[in-house]
Amino acid sequence: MAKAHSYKFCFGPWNISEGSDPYGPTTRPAQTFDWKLAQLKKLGFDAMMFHDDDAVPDIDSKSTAQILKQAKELKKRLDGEGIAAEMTAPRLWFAPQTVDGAYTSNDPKHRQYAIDRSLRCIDIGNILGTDLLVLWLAREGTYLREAKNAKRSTELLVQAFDKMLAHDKKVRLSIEPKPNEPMDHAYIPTIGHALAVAQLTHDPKRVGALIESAHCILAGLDPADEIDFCMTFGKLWSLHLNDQNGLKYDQDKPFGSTNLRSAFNQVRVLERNKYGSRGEYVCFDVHPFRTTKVEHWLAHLDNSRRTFLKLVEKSRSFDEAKSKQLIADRDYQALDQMVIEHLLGK
Ligand code: XUL
Ligand code: MN
Repeated sequence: MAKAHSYKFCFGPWNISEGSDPYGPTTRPAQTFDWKLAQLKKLGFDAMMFHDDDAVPDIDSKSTAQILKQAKELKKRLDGEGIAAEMTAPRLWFAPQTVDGAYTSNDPKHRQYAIDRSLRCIDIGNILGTDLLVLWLAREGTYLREAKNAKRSTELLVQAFDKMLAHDKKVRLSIEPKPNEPMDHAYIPTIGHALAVAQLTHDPKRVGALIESAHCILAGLDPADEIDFCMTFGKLWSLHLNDQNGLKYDQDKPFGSTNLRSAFNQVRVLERNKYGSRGEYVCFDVHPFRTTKVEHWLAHLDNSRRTFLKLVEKSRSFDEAKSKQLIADRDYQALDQMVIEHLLGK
C-alpha cells in the first residue's frame, strides 16, 4: 500500500452536505462547522478548503474589522487542531449582487461588490496562512448570449484579476474552470481558457489553475490530459478529484465511482508529474449520494482517498517497460488489455 504521507489530502465543509437538490429538500440534518472539523481530523485528512463565508459565516453582514478578527480566531483553532487551510475562495454566487455574474455583471456596483469581496477573501487567506485564492467563476457567463459581450467579459475578468494581484504581492490565483451549471455557457470553460486569460494579467506567473475531474468531463475533455496540459505550464496548484457520469448535472461522485480507468489515468499523470511535491494538496470535491444515511455520511470522502491510494499503487506497479515495448511495436490492442488486466488484478 502506498504511504498516505506521500500525498496530502483535503476537503471543504460543503463536502459533508445534506442532500438537497433542485427537486427536493435535505435528507440529512445540518451539522456544525466544529463537527465537520472533528470529522476531518478523525478521517486523517490534512487540510480544509474554505469559501470566505465558510471561514466567516454571514460575511456580508460584518465589518472588515469583525471579518479579520473572526479569521484570526479560526486560525488559532486550526493551529490548535493541527489542520492547515488549503485555500480560500470568494463565494460569488449566492448574494443578490451576484445574480447577473460577479466580475462580469452588467451592473458596475455589483462588479465592485465582487472585487471588494475578493480582496477581503485574500486578507482572510493571509490570516489563515494560505496564498492560494481559488476562483470558481460560477456566474461568469450567460443564460442567453446576447445579454453580454464575451470580449468585454474577458477584459473585465482580467481587470478584476489584476486588482487582486495588486492587492497582495504574494497571492496566487487558481482558476477553476467549469463549462456550464449554473450558467448555460461559462466564459472560462477549460484549462486552456484559464491559462490563456492568465497571460493577459500583469503577473501571469501568479495566475494558474485548479482542475476538477467532473468539470473536465462536462466539457467533453479527458481529465488526465487536462492535468498533463496544465502541469506542462507548471500551473496546477490545486485539484478537485471526483467523478461524473457523462454530460449531466454536476454530480461530484466519489473518485473512480464511474470510470476507474479514467481515475487510474488521472493518478498516473499526477505521479508522472510529481503532483504534491511542491506542497500541492489532493482535494476531493465529492458529495454523498442523496440516499446516504447519517451513519454513512463520511464514506464518500474516505472511499475517494482509499481509491486514490490504491490507484497510486496500481500506477507504481504498472509494467512501464512492457508498455514501452508494446508502444514501440504499435501493439495498442495488447496495451489496452494490459491496462484492463492490471486494473482487474489477479
Ligand atoms: C462547483 C465547485 C465548487 C468549487 C469551490 O462546481 O466545484 O465547489 O470547487 O468553490
Ligand atoms: Mn470544485
